[in-house]
Amino acid sequence: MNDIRPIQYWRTLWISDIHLGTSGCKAEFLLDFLDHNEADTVYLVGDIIDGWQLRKHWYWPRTHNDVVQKILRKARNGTRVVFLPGNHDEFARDFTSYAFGDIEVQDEVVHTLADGRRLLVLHGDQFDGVIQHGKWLARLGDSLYNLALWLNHHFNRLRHRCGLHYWSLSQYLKHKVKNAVSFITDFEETLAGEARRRRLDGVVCGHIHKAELREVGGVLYCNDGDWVESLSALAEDHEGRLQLLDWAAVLAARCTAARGRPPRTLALPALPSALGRQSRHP
Ligand SMILES: [Mn+2]
Repeated sequence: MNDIRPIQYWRTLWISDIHLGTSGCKAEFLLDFLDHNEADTVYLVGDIIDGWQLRKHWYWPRTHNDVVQKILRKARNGTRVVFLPGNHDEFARDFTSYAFGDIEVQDEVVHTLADGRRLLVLHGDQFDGVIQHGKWLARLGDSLYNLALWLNHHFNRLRHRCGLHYWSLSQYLKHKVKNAVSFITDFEETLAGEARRRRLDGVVCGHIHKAELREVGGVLYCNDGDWVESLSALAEDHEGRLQLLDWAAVLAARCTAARGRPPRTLALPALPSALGRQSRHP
C-alpha cells in the first residue's frame, strides 16, 4: 500500500448488496474500504453472498474470500457484526437469531443512534410484494432502447405480413421504464412509511442499489447503496450524525492526489462483467 490515509473510526457502518459470488461484485474496492474504516457496530444489510448466482454457477475468486475473512476478523477483534439477510442470501433467514461464530443473524433490528433517534434496519425486499416490480428495465441504456426501436420495426413488418395489427414494442418498453422510475419512489415511500407506522425516526435499507440519505414523509430514509455499482456505505459518527460514504469518489480523489506516483493496482472490472450485471435482479 503506497497511501498513508488514516483509518476512520465510526460508531456504526451499514453496507449491503455486496453480491459475493458474482462477477459484478467489486470486492477489491470493498477490501480497500474495510481497510480504511472501522466501527463499533457493522450491519450487513443483506445480499452479501449471492446464493442465487452461486447455485447457477460457482464463482468464488480469492478476493471474495478475503472479504469474508476481513469481516470475520473484525468480528473476532471486537466489532459487533449483525447480518440481516436479503433476498439473494435468504438461505441465512433460517438461522435468524442464531449466530455464526461472532456474527449475529437477524431479520430486522432497531438501531438507536448516539443522539437517541431510532432507525429500523432491514434489507427491504420484504416489501417487494406490495411494490410493482420493473427495476431491471430502468437499466436499459439508450443503445438498448435503439435496439428496441429497430426490433420494433422488423417485428411489426413480420406482424403485418401475418395480417396482425401494429403493436409498439418500444412504446411498451418506454412505459415499463417509467414504471421502473416510479418503483424506486414507491420503494422509498413504502419503507419510510413502515418506519413511520412503527413510530420510529427512520429506516436504513439496501436492495435497490441506490444510495440515499434524505427525509421522506417526515422520517429519515437511508439506503446504504451497494458494492456492484455505486460503491457506497452509510456511516454514523460518535455524535449520531449520518453520512453516505461514496468510496468511488474517495478512490478517484486519491488517484488524483497520487498523480505522479506509480498507479495503484486497483482496476475497474473488465467490460463483460460490467455488462453481465445489467440484467441482474436488485
Ligand atoms: Mn436485494
